[in-house]
Amino acid sequence: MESSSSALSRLSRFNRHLQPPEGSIYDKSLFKISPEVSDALSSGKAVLALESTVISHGMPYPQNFETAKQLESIVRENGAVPATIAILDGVPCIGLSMEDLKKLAILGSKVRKTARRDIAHVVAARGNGATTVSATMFFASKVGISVFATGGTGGVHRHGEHTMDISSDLTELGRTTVAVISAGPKSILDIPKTLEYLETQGVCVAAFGTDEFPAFFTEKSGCKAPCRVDTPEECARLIDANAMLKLGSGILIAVPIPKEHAASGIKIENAIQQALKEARDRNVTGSAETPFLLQRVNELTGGSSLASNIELLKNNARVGAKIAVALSQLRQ
Ligand code: PSU
Ligand code: MN
Repeated sequence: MESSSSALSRLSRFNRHLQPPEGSIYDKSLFKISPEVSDALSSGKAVLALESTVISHGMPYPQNFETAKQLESIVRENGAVPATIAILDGVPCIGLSMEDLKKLAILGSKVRKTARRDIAHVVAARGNGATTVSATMFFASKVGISVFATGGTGGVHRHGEHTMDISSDLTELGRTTVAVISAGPKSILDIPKTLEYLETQGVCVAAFGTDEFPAFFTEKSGCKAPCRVDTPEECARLIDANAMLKLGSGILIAVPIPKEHAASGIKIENAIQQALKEARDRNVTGSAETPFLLQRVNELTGGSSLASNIELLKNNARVGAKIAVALSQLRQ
């Protein structure tokens, strides 16, 4: 009998010959793809998508601009082409210039935080939009980018069973074939419920090099990860199998923050509790809640959470680039 791996590689060859990648049947005139990203995509070179809400709403200026530049160089040093995604003057841009990155960083939260539901309005109003994980995944998949690195993903908010505040990142993972490399959801969220919701959405969730699902600032969440992957090559095979089987859903690869940069769990948890209380007292809800909590946690930890945040972003960019390279080698 044929082994399952050879059946999969046969299926993979079959699909590659008969099916154009999803991006190629989409009207490319709707986007501005930078020449570097466009060349890389057409020659099958590794490309790694990066989001822009982390720049505009996730960190203060100038650390956000410095980090955005550093992430792009880390991606290049590891052999992939970075494609930071944002909507500028109504045009979804895949791959930003230094001037664009700086503009987003300086404008900060004046730029519209753009999740999937906001995309049409930002484009129609010719506005500037910083894309969240959901919107970045959407654009990445439309142009044929399979791997995307970020810091943290959204999730089910604490008390989400009452507020119904469940990030559209989770439903996007359920319906868009992109692998998201993140350090896991922050513990401002309800992590066990987030994992349950991802299961409902049919999302493959894997932890990188560990059995435990990480929780952004800390390597441990107290929850076991549904699967484990140990190398970029293993991640690439997982991403390829998911695409070839046309499951239609995405993959969340959670990379634990490097030990030396992990913040003290207790310190972070106290800051989170305080920030959550303030958010409730001031009635901060909806899409304003995540940026509010991120900023308050950073203030309350005297900047130490920001330093950890930057380090884990860099680590995810490094791992993400290696995965994108392994995937492009697998697909050659
Ligand atoms: N978590 C972080 N940093 C971030 C975000 C989440 O630790 O910058 C951003 C990401 O862009 C994510 C978005 O997609 O917030 C989720 O927002 P919401 O909870 O409103 O869905
Ligand atoms: Mn929300």
